[in-house]
Amino acid sequence: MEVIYLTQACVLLLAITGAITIGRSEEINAKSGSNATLSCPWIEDTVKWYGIYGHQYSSGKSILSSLPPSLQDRLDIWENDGYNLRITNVSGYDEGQYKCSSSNGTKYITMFLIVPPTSVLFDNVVQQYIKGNEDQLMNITCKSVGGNPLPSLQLSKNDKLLATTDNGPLVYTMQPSRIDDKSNLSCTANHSELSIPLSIESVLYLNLKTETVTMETIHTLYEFDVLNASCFATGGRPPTSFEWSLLGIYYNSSYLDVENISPNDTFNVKSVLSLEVHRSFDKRKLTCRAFDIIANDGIAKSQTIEVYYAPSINIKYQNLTTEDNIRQLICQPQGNPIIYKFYQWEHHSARGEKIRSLGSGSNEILNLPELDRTKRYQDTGIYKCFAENGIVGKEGNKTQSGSVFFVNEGLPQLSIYNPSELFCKLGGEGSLVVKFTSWPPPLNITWLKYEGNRNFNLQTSERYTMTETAAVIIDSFHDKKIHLDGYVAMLHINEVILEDYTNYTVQIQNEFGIKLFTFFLTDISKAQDQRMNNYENKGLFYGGPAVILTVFFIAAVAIALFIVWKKRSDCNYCRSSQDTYDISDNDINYKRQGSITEDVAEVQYCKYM
Ligand SMILES: *[C@@H]1O[C@H](CO)[C@@H](O)[C@H](O)[C@H]1NC(C)=O
Ligand SMILES: *[C@@H]1O[C@H](CO)[C@@H](O)[C@H](O)[C@H]1NC(C)=O
Ligand SMILES: *[C@@H]1O[C@H](CO)[C@@H](O)[C@H](O)[C@H]1NC(C)=O
Ligand SMILES: *[C@@H]1O[C@H](CO)[C@@H](O)[C@H](O)[C@H]1NC(C)=O
Ligand SMILES: *[C@@H]1O[C@H](CO)[C@@H](O)[C@H](O)[C@H]1NC(C)=O
Ligand SMILES: *[C@@H]1O[C@H](CO)[C@@H](O)[C@H](O)[C@H]1NC(C)=O
Ligand SMILES: *[C@@H]1O[C@H](CO)[C@@H](O)[C@H](O)[C@H]1NC(C)=O
Ligand SMILES: *[C@@H]1O[C@H](CO)[C@@H](O)[C@H](O)[C@H]1NC(C)=O
Ligand SMILES: *[C@@H]1O[C@H](CO)[C@@H](O)[C@H](O)[C@H]1NC(C)=O
Ligand SMILES: *[C@@H]1O[C@H](CO)[C@@H](O)[C@H](O)[C@H]1NC(C)=O
Ligand SMILES: *[C@@H]1O[C@H](CO)[C@@H](O)[C@H](O)[C@H]1NC(C)=O
Ligand SMILES: CC(=O)N[C@H]1CO[C@H](CO)[C@@H](O)[C@@H]1O
Repeated sequence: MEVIYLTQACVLLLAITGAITIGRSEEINAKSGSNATLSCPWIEDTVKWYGIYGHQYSSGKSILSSLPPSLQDRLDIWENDGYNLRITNVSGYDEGQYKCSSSNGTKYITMFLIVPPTSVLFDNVVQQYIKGNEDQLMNITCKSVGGNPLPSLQLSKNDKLLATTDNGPLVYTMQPSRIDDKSNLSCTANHSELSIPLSIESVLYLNLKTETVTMETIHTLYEFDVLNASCFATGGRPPTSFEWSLLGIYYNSSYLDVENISPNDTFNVKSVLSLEVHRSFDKRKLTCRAFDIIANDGIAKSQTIEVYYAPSINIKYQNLTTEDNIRQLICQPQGNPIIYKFYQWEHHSARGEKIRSLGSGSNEILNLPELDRTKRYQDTGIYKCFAENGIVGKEGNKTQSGSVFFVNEGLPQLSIYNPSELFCKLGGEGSLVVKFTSWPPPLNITWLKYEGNRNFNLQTSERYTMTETAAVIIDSFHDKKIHLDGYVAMLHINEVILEDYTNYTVQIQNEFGIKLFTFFLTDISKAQDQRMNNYENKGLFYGGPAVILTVFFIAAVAIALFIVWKKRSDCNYCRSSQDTYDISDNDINYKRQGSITEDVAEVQYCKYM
């Protein structure tokens, strides 16, 4: 501050007085209690000394008597190549700026007391340590407090001199290596006023890099095992951290074991990642990254994992039409190892009933057996392939399966259980019901009535109502009675008159063509007669060892019939001789959204009554 001020004053002076006056300035140091001489180059009576706070001290050769005696007594003008100001027994009070001015010019002198520094210290000391990072440049700064002139400083590491400076703070740039860790650092300040130099000590304490990282070998795993991967890092300080990654997902260690190694106070860290193994891990890289505050990218170690898993099974196939000749399904298991054993295929109904076993079981290909084209619709259903690769799946089974719904498209197909003869009470209500399947779904259903030697189209009227609805129906595929997602078409006659006892034909059309089905409607009283005749014809006492069994069986059937009859007669509809069989199937109560079960269909048409 004072120096700046001085310079400005000089410039100002020069500007005002031009070339006539000369501006000068000087600094002197004086020891406390010593005599100081401030020189002024001019010998003339106009010379005046100004001292602390700008007070005038002298005029010509005389000290002003107005000054306090304690000061006045210590001052005199000593003529020696100029009117010099002498101050005896210098003290802190005398420190500051002096000015001698004459007609020839003005000279400024600043006097400082020579004092020793009060202390010496290191910058950035944290709990007596100077902290640095291994292999990274750092500055060690040593400073003195006070001291004029500035003391000389010297920096040593383990008593070996590193750097010195004559004045001002000492900044030493170093790149410490691991061996510099915990070095003793000392900084000494020496000054003429000090009999014993001042000294400070500190210890260099480094963050240390991780030295080695190793990953334990991971052996082949089985799906759903718990993988315990471990990584081990040595020599870091503070303890090394870990981050794991697999399939782009990052994990922290599940478990971390930190061991502090004395005496060099470094850390060995073991990181364990526990993870349930999934098949998606197979052939993927598991990476552990050890990182510390020095090496932010860290050290990465990777291993490719091998996972054994039971296959998941896809089936490659196409829905076919009756006309297609290559009728093949291919089983495609995906597991590890990729050696598979195949089993026979199974054909099921969409409702889960097994229809048949198929294929040789020796390979992945199923060629559907040769079948008359008109019967190929029976190949529709769920196909299951079974395979294994020796690995047990999650549910504890080696054998895995995959299934697809295969459709053989073609004409609509009527259930073989459709009765072709129906019985209805004269004057009552009646419903003609036909059950069928159709892949693709039916487009149009038309009812024809045979009357007056010709068939004519029935239109919805007061007497006739026609409905169709999706339903679970019963049919027989490959001689197995099964449930199917099909349709129920119904012709409801409001009041049966004599002319209604005739033949009806239903025409079901889909993309592939039309299927016809003809019913014969007859009076219900004839049905009852027929039933009675049936029992009589078979004979109750047929003879032989099966007689008793037969008796029981017939009794049971009769009771069942009676119950059914009782139930059915509540609902006055047209019935067939097959109704009894149908009802026993109906205790399986299938339901599915979007379609109704046969049960429901029957209940519905009962509701019409
Ligand atoms: C300072 O000056 C005085 C008087 O001139 C003298 O007596 C004294 O010895 C001097 N002191 C020193 C340290 O020179
Ligand atoms: C010098 O000054 C100090 C006070 O600043 C005083 O105590 C001391 O006695 C003086 N010494 C002499 C030799 O006058
Ligand atoms: C060390 O000090 C120098 C000069 O003061 C500076 O340029 C440098 O950036 C410092 N280095 C560190 C690591 O602080
Ligand atoms: C550092 O100083 C301490 C005590 O002052 C001493 O015990 C230690 O041996 C010194 N270390 C080195 C490396 O000189
Ligand atoms: C301190 O400095 C003085 C001179 O100012 C010198 O004589 C002395 O040897 C130095 N002491 C040390 C320990 O360097
Ligand atoms: C992993 O550790 C868990 C718990 O310690 C243990 O149950 C499991 O068997 C281990 N997994 C493997 C593959 O060793
Ligand atoms: C730390 O100590 C261990 C054994 O205690 C030693 O193997 C290692 O080299 C030491 N590291 C340093 C930097 O001294
Ligand atoms: C075959 O048809 C069924 C029923 O329409 C369908 O669910 C299945 O996806 C079809 N399969 C193929 C391979 O098109
Ligand atoms: C295991 O596979 C067999 C043969 O495919 C099968 O019968 C059995 O139900 C399966 N067990 C389980 C628990 O899935
Ligand atoms: C269904 O068939 C009848 C008679 O053949 C016809 O009038 C009607 O337009 C057809 N409806 C559709 C949707 O094809
Ligand atoms: C009804 O059809 C059956 C068989 O198709 C036939 O025998 C019978 O004569 C037909 N009845 C009438 C009234 O056309
Ligand atoms: C020391 C010095 O230069 N003194 C001169 C100061 O100026 C006067 C005239 O004003 C001269 O006579 C001095 O010699």
